[in-house]
Amino acid sequence: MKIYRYPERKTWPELVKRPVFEREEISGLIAEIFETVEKDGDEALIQFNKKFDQALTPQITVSETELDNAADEISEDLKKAIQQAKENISKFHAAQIAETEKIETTKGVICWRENRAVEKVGIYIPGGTAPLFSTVLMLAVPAQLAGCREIILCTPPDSNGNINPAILYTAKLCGITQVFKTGGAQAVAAMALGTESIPKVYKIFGPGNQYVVAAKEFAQRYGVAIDMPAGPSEVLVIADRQAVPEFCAADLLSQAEHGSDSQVVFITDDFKIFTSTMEAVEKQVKKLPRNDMACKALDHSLFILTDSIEKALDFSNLYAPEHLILALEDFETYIPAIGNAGSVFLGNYSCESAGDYASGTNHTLPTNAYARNYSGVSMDSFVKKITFQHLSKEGLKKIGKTIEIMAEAEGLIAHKNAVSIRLK
Ligand code: HSO
Ligand code: ZN
Repeated sequence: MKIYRYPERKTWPELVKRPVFEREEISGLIAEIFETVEKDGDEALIQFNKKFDQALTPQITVSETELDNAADEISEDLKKAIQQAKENISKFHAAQIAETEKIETTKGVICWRENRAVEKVGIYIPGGTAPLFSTVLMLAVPAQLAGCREIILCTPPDSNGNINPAILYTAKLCGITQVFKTGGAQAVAAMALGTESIPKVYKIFGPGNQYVVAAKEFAQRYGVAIDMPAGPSEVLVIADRQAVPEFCAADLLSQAEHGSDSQVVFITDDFKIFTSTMEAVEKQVKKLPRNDMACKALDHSLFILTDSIEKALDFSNLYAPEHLILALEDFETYIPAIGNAGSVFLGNYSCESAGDYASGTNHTLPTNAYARNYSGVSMDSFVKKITFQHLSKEGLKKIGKTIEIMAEAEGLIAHKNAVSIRLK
């Protein structure tokens, strides 16, 4: 833990800095992987599975039987939990679909916007120690609601060539029938370029390690969009004297256990809460199965004592955390002061895990200070907005002169003519 008592404002820019990853180092490797996938298609993915995941996967495509059998491999309790989470995520996202409103800007000039789904989307789900089937819900549910025509999912196989059944079960529950056994940068390359089995998509979503992040950046060279730039996940907790140290510690650790590079920040204006939260963290971390990872994340975590909650919020706005928890008595008063954050959790009972799994909000959020200029995934991420307009003759007459004058001033006479020819 890095402890700071009343750090001066001039030191803040240094404190909010995240670790910098040298993308240059791996960019050569990413380019090579894209080249190989472009050249050898499925065969490249089969070879990469052998090389990186020690997996034999003669078939990249997950069969219908594999998808169907997944349901037998997970408990009824887990199925019910996934169902409740799915319902809440569906409710929250469906409510984001706004009615189209036609605006008459001048009499006879009507403008509006309509949503059209991104036709083909690719979801990447990491494998490894934590099979994030919750992320399948967070991405597949809004994709379905938005009406994306083709939704595919790539995830790495285990060394037996299998995929975690909870991932398969959730995918099927969300109507995804095209699931592929491929992970890492090669999975991103396959979705960006297409192979014999994997269709090329228009937008790629989902978290991943440094290779996946770099591959998503690289994929944009091929005209593919991505959900957002990414970095290790983060939580910033602001607590006052009524906060519960054990709750704060649990929240900090729930983020720390994601990975050794997770970013964890605690700020309070109360000395007692400051010390007892640190003690609670030390105590709770010992009992965690992912203790190793959490401890590494804690090594670079920040514990800040400040003299006011206002200052804590100023710091948070500069930091722009992915998750912000306000363990404050009068949290409502502080809502207007929040400028930069991915998702905010209010009061002592709004733990970050609620948003990670089941409250309904999306857990795919901007990290690495991108909350200054990006939103988390929402229905908007799965649609484009097309503008429409209809001008009556009357309408064109009303704004015609304005267009002609402006076009002429820009020296674009054909533009001017397009109006004059209609009005003469
Ligand atoms: N907290 C993660 C999402 C997640 N947590 C998935 C558990 N499962 C996003 O930063
Ligand atoms: Zn989480």
